[in-house]
Amino acid sequence: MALTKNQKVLDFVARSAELTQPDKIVWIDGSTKQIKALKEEAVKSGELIKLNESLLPDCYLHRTKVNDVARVEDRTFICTKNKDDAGPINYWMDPREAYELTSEIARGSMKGRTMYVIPYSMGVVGSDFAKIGIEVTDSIYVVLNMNIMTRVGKNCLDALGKDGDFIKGLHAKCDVDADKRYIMHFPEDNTIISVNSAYGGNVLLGKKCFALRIASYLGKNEGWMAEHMLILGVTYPDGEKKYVAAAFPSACGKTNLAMLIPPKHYLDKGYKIECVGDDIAWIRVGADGRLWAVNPENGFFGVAPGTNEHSNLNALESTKRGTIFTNVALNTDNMTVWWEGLSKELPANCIDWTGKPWNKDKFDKKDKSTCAAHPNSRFTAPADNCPCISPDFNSKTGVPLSAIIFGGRRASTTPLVYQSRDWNHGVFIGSAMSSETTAAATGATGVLRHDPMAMKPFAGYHMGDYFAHWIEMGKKVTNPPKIFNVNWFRQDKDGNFVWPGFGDNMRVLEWILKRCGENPVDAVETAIGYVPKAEDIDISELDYSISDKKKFDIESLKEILAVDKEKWAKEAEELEGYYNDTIKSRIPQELWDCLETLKNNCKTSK
Ligand code: OXD
Ligand code: MN
Repeated sequence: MALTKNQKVLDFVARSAELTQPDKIVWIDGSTKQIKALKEEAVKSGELIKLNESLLPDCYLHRTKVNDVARVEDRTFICTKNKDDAGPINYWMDPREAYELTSEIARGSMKGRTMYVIPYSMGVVGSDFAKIGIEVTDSIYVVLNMNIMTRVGKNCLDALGKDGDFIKGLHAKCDVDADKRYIMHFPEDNTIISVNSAYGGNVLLGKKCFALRIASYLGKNEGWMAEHMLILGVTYPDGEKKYVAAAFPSACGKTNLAMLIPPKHYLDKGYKIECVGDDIAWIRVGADGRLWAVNPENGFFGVAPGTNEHSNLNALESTKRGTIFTNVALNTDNMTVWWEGLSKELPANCIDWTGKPWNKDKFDKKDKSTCAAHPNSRFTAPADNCPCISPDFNSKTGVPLSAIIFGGRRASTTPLVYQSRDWNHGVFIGSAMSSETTAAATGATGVLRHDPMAMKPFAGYHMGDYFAHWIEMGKKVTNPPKIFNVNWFRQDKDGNFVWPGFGDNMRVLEWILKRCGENPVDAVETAIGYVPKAEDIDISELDYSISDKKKFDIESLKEILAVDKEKWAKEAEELEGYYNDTIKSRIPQELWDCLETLKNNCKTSK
């Protein structure tokens, strides 16, 4: 039975049903009873595998088709009437053509299936930040994941009232045919259509599709921002709290930073990190002239491989109940899950992510095809499982940002941390971000590519306009957060990571926040911005070996703080090429000015 009298919702559901012809329509009310019944049904059909109830209560394993394991950037389209509005780095399709194409594909595809109607909210229902979406889907997996990742239920429909607007999302699994897979966004119609996939990033429409692509477009028009950023809070020994948002490309450590456990001597002094979000931030200007941020999600869709009690204990703990694992390995000895990096010992009896027995003797960590879990295997875990979830997680106003951090995977050139000279220069630094590709999207991994503000795959409009929107936002904030860039991934000449990363990133966070206070710690002005004096980064009690031959010391720190002007001159030249040849137009003058300054700075002796 329909759960609303909102005619727009009823029309959308009726139109979707007329197109896809489901046998049955089920409205998701978000009740425990309904969710439990759906889990049982999915276990019965084999869509989910129930895991060990005493070790992993209420946890399940799901396997996708082998052709459907990551976001598909080349099949993800922004369908604006005017091609230029989607911009040069988005795939574009004429909206009429896109509606026709996907309608043809989805037509009748739910015959013999059930269509679920999921009312959900991104953000705390009833808060100024919140926006409501309705996703119709023929996948129980999607219902159950959306139920973790967003706030689902009848209260979302109640919040819409009789004629409130919402983001329309149609997901049809169809035959999961990779050649007919399309993830279409119609920002001008508040609509998303996804066909022939069942992988999270393509089908949990509240996440990348709505909370980033559609929301970034809404944000541009309404004067706010939707960003690919984690949000964390640092509590000081005296109880003071400061908040930071950080943008890193997919699978570059946002979840790890968001849930960081500080080194012991920080904990002993009383420092604490709390996680507000690990992937998406919606940011508005507050009445106090600061930027305030919320995490619109309600769970974590985290990358499993590499997650262990040392790298991210909080994430691991978050997966201990009520979690859906996707494409990890099944340890058949005790019906738990395993992935590369979870433990040093390899489990004796495992089914790999494709459903075949895994031969641990053939495992070679450099050869992905021998892995038990897919490199982009995931956990979908409720946020309130997280031991360090922030008490502000459900705040209706969000949290005030002291700093914004950009970062990527860069083996060389980019120092461990540096600060922009001002807001516009910070926007320039974000626009210049590049990073090595990861398994989160299909295609080659480890390839250096431009990924401005970590939003290359997620900005729902022209990247030049997106930069201009950042510059405009800077004019609205009287007390803007300071902007920084970090790089945890600097390598020595033998390819070893020089910086320990993980919990030790606290040492860099501390410096960043010391630069944000009333009496900022001193810094060295360089061609690219402000770099720490090595002695101002706390490396006490740091026991890290870069290699068998070398332990980390102050000299190692100096090495990764160094700014090589020759390399930066090349970087600037390359960036100029990217601006001119790839983005081509609509780049605000402020960024050209920053580029000019960088080029000049690299020529001078400072
Ligand atoms: C994600 C991604 O899943 O960025 O968060 O791919
Ligand atoms: Mn992400």
